[in-house]
Amino acid sequence: MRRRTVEEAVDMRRRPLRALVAGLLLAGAAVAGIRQWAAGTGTPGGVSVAAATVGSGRAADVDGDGYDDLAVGAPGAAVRGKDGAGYVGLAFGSKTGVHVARHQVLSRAYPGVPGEPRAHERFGSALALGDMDGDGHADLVVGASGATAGDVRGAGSVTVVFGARTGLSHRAIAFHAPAPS
Ligand SMILES: [Ca+2]
Ligand SMILES: [Ca+2]
Repeated sequence: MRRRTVEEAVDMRRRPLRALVAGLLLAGAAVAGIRQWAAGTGTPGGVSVAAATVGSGRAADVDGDGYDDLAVGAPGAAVRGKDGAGYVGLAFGSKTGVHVARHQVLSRAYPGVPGEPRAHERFGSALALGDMDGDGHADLVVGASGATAGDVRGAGSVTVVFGARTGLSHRAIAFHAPAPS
């Protein structure tokens, strides 16, 4: 697959952004019509992706502008010095494709998201987009496979960050799977 030089200005000195761009490159292989970017190294710890599926309407339109948006997880990335804390990049769609220059970065450090970045939590290890509250804005569901629940390490957690006209809002909930009876 041919790579094109990125038109938008990208500050390659910032490691988190570079990881996001690398993830978007991988996503580009899976999502028809997405523009491609030149990028550097891969993302340690793999990458996860959430985007619209065929026939889903605008189920991935977080900001409600009529264009689906693309979420890319970097669960192995360090956040605030915590190795493997993980984060998610949300790049917004437009009539010419997904633009990396317009994006939001979501982690446990994001305002409104419960908790704080923790080592090896792997925030972003699984992703989904869908309108959970029916307000017309897609919401982002983020799995963290390494999260601790009480004294159970690696129990995992799910965080839902609700969409709004400005993109990801500061309204979020987080929970663990119910304990088996
Ligand atoms: Ca959108
Ligand atoms: Ca919603």
